[in-house]
Amino acid sequence: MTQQPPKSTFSACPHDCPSTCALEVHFYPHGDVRRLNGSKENDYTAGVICAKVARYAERLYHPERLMKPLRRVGKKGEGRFEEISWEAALDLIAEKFLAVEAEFGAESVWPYHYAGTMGLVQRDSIHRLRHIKGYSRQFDSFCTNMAWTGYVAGTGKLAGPDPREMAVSDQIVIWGTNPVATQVNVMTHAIAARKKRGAKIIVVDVYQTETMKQADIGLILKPGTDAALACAIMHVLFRDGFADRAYLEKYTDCPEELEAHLKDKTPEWAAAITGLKVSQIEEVARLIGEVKKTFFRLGYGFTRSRNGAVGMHAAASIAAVTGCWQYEGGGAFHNNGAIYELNKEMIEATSLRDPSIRALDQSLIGRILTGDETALLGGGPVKAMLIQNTNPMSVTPEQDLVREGFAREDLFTVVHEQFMTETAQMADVVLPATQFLEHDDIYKGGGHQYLMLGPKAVDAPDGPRENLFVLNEISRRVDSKYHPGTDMSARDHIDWMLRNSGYGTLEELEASKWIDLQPDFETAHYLTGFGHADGRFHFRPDWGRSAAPNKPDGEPFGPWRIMPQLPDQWDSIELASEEHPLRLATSPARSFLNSTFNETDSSRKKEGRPEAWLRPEDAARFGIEDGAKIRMGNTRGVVTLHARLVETVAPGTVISEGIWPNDAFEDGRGINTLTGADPVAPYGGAAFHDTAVWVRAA
Ligand SMILES: Nc1nc2c(c(=O)[nH]1)N[C@H]1C(S)=C(S)[C@@H](COP(=O)(O)OP(=O)(O)OC[C@H]3O[C@@H](n4cnc5c(=O)[nH]c(N)nc54)[C@H](O)[C@@H]3O)O[C@H]1N2
Ligand SMILES: Nc1nc2c(c(=O)[nH]1)N[C@H]1C(S)=C(S)[C@@H](COP(=O)(O)OP(=O)(O)OC[C@H]3O[C@@H](n4cnc5c(=O)[nH]c(N)nc54)[C@H](O)[C@@H]3O)O[C@H]1N2
Ligand code: SF4
Ligand SMILES: [Mo]
Repeated sequence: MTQQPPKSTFSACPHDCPSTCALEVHFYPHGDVRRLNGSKENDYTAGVICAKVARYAERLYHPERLMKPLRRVGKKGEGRFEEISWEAALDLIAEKFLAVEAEFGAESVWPYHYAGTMGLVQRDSIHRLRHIKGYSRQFDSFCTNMAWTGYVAGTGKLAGPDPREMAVSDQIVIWGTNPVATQVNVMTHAIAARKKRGAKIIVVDVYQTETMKQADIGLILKPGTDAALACAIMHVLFRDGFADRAYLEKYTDCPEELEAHLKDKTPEWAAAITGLKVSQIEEVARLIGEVKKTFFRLGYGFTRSRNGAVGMHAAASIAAVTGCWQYEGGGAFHNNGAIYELNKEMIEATSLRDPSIRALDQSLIGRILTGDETALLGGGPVKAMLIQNTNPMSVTPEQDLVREGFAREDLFTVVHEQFMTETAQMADVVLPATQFLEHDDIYKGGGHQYLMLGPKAVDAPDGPRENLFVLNEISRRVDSKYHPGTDMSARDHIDWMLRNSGYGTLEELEASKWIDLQPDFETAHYLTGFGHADGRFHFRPDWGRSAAPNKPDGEPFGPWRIMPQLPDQWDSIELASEEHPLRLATSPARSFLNSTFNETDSSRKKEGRPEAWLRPEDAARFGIEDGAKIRMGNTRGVVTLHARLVETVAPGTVISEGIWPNDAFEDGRGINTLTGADPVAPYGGAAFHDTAVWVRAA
């Protein structure tokens, strides 16, 4: 009897999304993947996933998937390639990397990666190659720095109440995140709380998102003014007797100072800064004061500003004033990074990491590739790159510089990709990559508390290879130091990491699918003390020496010495001016995930075209009509896109949803032409939603 292929199996979503959903993969009788859905067995995913991943077969069997290694034959970026064998491609890469190293030193090679897959093996093994060779390190700054720094400045630890507790909460404040688009399961639990307990949902954003449409109360404020709102809310809490003084005394560092400091941070003061009405601020403050079980779900979006860490810290501080941390269904949750204590020696060769080797800022790639000495940290030029899981020609700020850098004929670029992205088009060698259903990996949830297995579900077509294969094959060819991780399969890595982290074995995880690492209630709610040495929540953070998870090697960045000592509005943002009268936020599109899925027809159809949304009165100031083609620019560059006039954007604000491919714009320049790469105080990060611009009819 021939063996029947299984009807379904399990996996975990690899994409860069806080939800990290537990998946069920369903097959056709002939063995192809048919559709994906959320696992009902997993109580965080609870059977719900986003539409773009549910229709994953479209991406897996996409006709434009990369299938063969390619070598450039035309000029840089021209898009002419010829097929070569894997052997020839790997030999060529090794030869070039060795030649560059011999002439310019090992630091002239810069392995560059991000979280296109969040799998710990396939994402992070690039560090092993880096460390065993002494290639340049990478300072991660795309995404998390301001948010994590701001949260940890208050709590001392990147963890918080069990995210499933949202479902037993009486009120949920969704602040600076758009979960309907970016992490759908937050909505599952928030709506459950509304159905079961009549919980109110409050959303804070800079325009009316799909999430806000489902809310009881939506606050649309001007970008980068969240700290002002937070301060006014705390002002009312102290003023009207909602502050939990016993809690403040026991668990916080300087409640009296905070109260005195907030005396003049009135709703009137905040209304002038945020553009909100005094009555809106009063109403929300009262609700937060009255409803003890309030769960703050703090996102990344409101921290992608030059004052983002201050904004996050201010918002998290509200929960310490009401003391809602004490209750089940209360507190302020952002991310669970600190609960996973994993031994990644085999994956990353952590023991060989040499702090004296420069760590180049990933967001500064444009300046780095165009020879900016400050960005190169005083070292020599970057001459060769290996890029995995990221699409810098689209997602990084200061795109005009990025394009110029990648166009350098003396830069040898290898891009390992699933699709011919804009970055792959600039490569000297393109290598085809497997998709997550075709390789083994293990994932940790940022927005929940599960460590999850994502086993290989189907064979890859002939051609694409996993990241681990590429890294190991290059390592073997470039005379690197021996590290046992180089000889291990993905399954070996997972098993080793689990055993050496005290989490059992791969075999056990195959049976359980995931491990719940939620700390106990007292720990998660900081009832045994916050993460700082004094056990208290800090209203007065030490911005220069905080316990943030990702810090630069040297001095903090930017004007960190003048950061507010206590929660306050900080005007370090790119303020509107006469030349740049509007402020742009580049919010996520629901059907894209960063630049991923912008290759699938269904997602592109749903999203339409690149647009700038602005208020009719703002448009009128510049003679712009609904649907008109416009130019939008600043000192970094100019883009061409279409206007849409909506009443539901904050005054003086432009929203442009999604990271479209550059070629979706008329002159091939994408939205990140306008965003800045300057590292945000104190620990870096890119301020993607903090850009002053002009607009005019095209
Ligand atoms: N569909 C989809 N899902 C995604 C992504 C995607 O691109 N598309 N990206 C993934 C990644 S990498 C990440 S890190 C997460 C991020 O997910 P989120 O935490 O949701 O963060 P953002 O997507 O940056 O922005 C969220 C919201 O913040 C709003 N915002 C911008 N500026 C401000 C401000 O100053 N104040 C306030 N209150 N709100 C502001 C934006 O308008 C947006 O609606 O999502 C992941 N999931
Ligand atoms: N304007 C603007 N720009 C932004 C943002 C914004 O909000 N606005 N958000 C920023 C944020 S938060 C982030 S995190 C960055 C993310 O930006 P990117 O890191 O570029 O994010 P993704 O699009 O998730 O993934 C990039 C690529 O990884 C590839 N990939 C996926 N799995 C694998 C694999 O297993 N192997 C290999 N070799 N490749 C794989 C995908 O095909 C995809 O092309 O963008 C940032 N850029
Ligand atoms: S919501 Fe996020 S984690 Fe879940 S399936 Fe969609 S992209 Fe993946
Ligand atoms: Mo991100």
